[in-house]
Amino acid sequence: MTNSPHNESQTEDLMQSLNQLTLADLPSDIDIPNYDRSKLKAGIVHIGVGGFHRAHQAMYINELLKSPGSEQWAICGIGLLENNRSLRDTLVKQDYLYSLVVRHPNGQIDNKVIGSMIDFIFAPDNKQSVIDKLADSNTKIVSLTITEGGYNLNPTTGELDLENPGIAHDIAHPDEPKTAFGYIAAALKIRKENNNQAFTVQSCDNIQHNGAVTRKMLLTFTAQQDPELSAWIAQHVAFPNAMVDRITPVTTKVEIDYVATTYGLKDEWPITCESFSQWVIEDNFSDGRPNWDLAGAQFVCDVTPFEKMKIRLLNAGHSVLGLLGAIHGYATIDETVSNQDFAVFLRAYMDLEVTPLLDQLDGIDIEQYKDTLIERFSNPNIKDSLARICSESSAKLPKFLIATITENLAEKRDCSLAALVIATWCLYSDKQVNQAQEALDIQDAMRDELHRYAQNTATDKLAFLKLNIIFDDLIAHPAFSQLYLNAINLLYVPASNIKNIMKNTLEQKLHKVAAETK
Ligand code: CS2
Repeated sequence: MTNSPHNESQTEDLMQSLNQLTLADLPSDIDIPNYDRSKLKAGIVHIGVGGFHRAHQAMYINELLKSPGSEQWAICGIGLLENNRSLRDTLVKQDYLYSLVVRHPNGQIDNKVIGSMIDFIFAPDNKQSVIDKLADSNTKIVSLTITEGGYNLNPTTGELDLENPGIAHDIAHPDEPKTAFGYIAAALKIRKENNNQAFTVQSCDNIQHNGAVTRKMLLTFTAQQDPELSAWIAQHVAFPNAMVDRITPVTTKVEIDYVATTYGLKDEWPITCESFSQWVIEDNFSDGRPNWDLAGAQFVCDVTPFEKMKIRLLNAGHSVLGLLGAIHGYATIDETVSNQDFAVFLRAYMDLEVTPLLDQLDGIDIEQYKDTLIERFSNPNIKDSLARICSESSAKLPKFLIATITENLAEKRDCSLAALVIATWCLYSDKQVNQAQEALDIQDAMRDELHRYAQNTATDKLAFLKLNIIFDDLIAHPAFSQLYLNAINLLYVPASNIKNIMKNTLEQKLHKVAAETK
């Protein structure tokens, strides 16, 4: 989330702000930082301080700081984007404190204030101070939540998109970076020149092998800028892979009002999240790490099966509900999944098109994991908007859903449910309205391009699949293009009904499966 949810009412205007001094005024049942924040050092510099970071990594550090021994692992946030300005202003005003409202499915609420962030640098005003901060030897870890799109990975080639304007700019202007890779490279260059230890680069985004992908992108980037630096990074920088998980909806006025009433203080940017949280991390760091396991994270040698399970079930599950639910006219995930037709379709997608591709995991029961996902999606106290879920689908779907289609096709397995979701994405991008003809809130860097391709469906039913930066050569798979065509034929009938189409598609799939297993 980058745009401020702030919208002051008169009552809030008269209220005192949440900050270090007013912490003491909070009701006693609110969990506040009980540690001396003036003794903390920012061993972690985090790029991309969205809601997810504040509900997840910053929360884990906050829990660790409650016991002595982790004082060097506080966080300095970095905002790279112009629209992080209001976030910076809010955090500075609040001494980097913010409230975290943890909402359980049964209605229980844990009210917290998180104190693990102790500084924030807004890059557009202070490029050099960002580079200096990253280069400072107290910085041991540079962590990232820059969204799936922030890696500039061309999904069809798996390579860094060197034509991306930000990347091209940073390769040509190493001292004037704009992107996360540009800043990291500039700081690592200083470390190399000063013979200093390298920091760890830790991705916290929903990308399979997020550490390996970050490494590959950064090495390709620096190879263009400075091959010697690239070789040094390859040798000295650790890029742990990790699976991160906590559903964190966009902050709305409802949460600001809730905090004002419950805390009695004004927090301009509280965060709400579900009670579930998971972080599985490969124990591979260049210069030390916090004992995150003491706060509930898990260190493993190989995170691959965990991340595949999470991205292909949870994130893809979100996209399935998001696109189908948006066309139906729903606004949130809990609303969508509480309708049985959507819940049944989602479960069938998970069982029949994803589970066969997943590895067995010691200690994890995949059936139970899926049950828990449906419960988490159904949490009536988490109003996770479909607009958030469907945002940047062009960067998400190749990793969340299209990878599953490709693997199923390679194994000659049916993927008619996924084909319906892709066809629904075409309708969504083409018409940009739901079944009731109400405008959809579409936030996607490729929105116009998606629209252009989808619009040609009227004359060429497979037109959307020709957007090969997203779909690669999916169109060349006759089995897939036939399923997609069937779905388009159903969806593009005037006054078509998504629920009926889902039901028919699922029924036919179940017949097929039954016939195959006879
Ligand atoms: C969501 C994720 O953005 C999305 O599409 O699926 O943000 C999801 O809520 C988180 O990964 C949960 O850990």
